[in-house]
Amino acid sequence: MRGEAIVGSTNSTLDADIVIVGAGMSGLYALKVLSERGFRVVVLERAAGVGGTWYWNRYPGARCDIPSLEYSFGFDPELEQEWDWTEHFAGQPEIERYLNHIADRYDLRRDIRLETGVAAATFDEATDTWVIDTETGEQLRARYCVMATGGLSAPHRPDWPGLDTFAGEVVQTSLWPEDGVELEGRRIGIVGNGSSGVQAIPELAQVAGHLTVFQRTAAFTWPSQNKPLTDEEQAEVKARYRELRAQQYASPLATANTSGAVIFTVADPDRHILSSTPEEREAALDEHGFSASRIWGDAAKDLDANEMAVELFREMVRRTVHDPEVADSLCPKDYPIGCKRPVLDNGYFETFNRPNVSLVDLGKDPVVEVVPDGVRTMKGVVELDVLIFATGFDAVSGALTRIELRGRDGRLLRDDWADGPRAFMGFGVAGYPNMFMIIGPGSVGVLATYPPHIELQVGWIADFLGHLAANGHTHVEVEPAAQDEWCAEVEAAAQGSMFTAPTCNSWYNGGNIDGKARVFPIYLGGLDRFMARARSIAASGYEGFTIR
Ligand code: N01
Repeated sequence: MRGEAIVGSTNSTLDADIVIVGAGMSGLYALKVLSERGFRVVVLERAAGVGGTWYWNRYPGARCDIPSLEYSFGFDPELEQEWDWTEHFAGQPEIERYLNHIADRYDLRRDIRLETGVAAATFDEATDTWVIDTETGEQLRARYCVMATGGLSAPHRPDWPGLDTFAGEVVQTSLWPEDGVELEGRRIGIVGNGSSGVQAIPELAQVAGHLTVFQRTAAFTWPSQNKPLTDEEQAEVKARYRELRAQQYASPLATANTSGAVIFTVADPDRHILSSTPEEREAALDEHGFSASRIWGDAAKDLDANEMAVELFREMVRRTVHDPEVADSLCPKDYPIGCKRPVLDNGYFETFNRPNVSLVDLGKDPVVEVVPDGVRTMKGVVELDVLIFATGFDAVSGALTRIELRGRDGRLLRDDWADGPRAFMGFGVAGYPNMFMIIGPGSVGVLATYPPHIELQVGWIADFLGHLAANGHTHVEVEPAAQDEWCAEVEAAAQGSMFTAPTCNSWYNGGNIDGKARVFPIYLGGLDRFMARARSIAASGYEGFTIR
């Protein structure tokens, strides 16, 4: 029964036992679980709807890059059976509908306050409670704060000079208006070639009068092979969903390689590009196309091998894009495959063969300023009606450092994380008692499929909160030594990977934002090992945490 008294925790002077910040996938599921366990929960959400990422990122082409049948929750077999996915990779509208269905099906909306962003959260040491100030001027007091704020939710937009003088419309893919943007026949400029830009560009090209792509770094992107899911494929997965979910929960990346999933060419550990012949590489190109760059076992660890794989990728770009100068600009040159999250596309490179699409290579022709008519580069003004920023996120830490988040002794999280985020297994931060994070820094992060990953994390946090309540505790805090030890383990696990290669700048390591500390706060040891560790912490009576 939800919302009823729970031993040792419920206190009528509090507005809630637990405030959850965010009503995306993790906030919705945490609300369901924690309220079922008897906690009084309030969810605060800045958006006008639920869904988090899948609410905000409604730009043309927005789509998940994980197969739908796996990018979904497994906590309720009935939900699994009743929900039908239409495509291998679901589009944003379908996932948003799914999350709204979950909010309705489990009657979650009554505890969610929409359009209520959190401005500040302050730990009150005298009462072991959090005081939360909303952007709407309300104040709430709760025993615990659960941050379901997401790793890719704090939008980043470069501050180009003159931006406020632009006479046209400026939009961001990650803040796309609910009532859409007028695009038909217009002169559109787009900045950014990560997953968001690469997905949006082919769609925008189909409706724009002219599309100009402003590119700072060329993308590694592979054809998604997306297609409709057949009834048979769906039925086959649904018939053995329990077994597949068990595989997801126990695997390093929360995957089960379902038949409904599009199987990608994966690296063969025994196939080495360094010892391959030109004929073997040519044959790989003929057989695998762009994916010829992904089949080599040595490319993940050895930069010379990686560069040879990159050259195969470049060859495919040159074979696809007709204009040799444009093709050359679209060839990644300065960073290895595997440094950034692989991007999946639907006709990205082919889009640059269209007569209504042009590329501005910012390496050769940098932006000088934005003017009322468009964007002035070194070579002249590109006239635009709409300027779209697909420029990514202040990732992993940004959603929390943008809040005035004060822990013990008035310390500010933004200051504590000035040299990069530090946390104990992503669950909590030393100095910030009674605060939990779902998939925070130091967890496996975005590398593991989110819905099953969220289920595991929320389950662990809910058990911990239940343990605290059942034993009458009101204070829990990460021990600094446990945090230091875990951060060292995260760092060690990342050694030698492409994520931390010297030439790698990405949102994973903070290198996408000028001035941000370069730290790679994601555990590469795999979700299976991570959860084994989390379970052993629980079994030990929560070693690494001070409880009273
Ligand atoms: O962001 P990004 P994203 N001037 O940081 C460029 C998930 N996601 O929103 O590489 C010019 O990857 C920047 O250039 P550079 C997924 O995990 C998933 O696209 O920094 N350009 C880069 O090209 C993904 O990894 C899905 O030099 C500037 C781009 O903007 C993550 O979100 C869909 C610039 C930003 O790319 C982030 O993806 C969408 C500047 N000043 C997102 N600043 C799917 O499921 C930045 N850029 C498929």
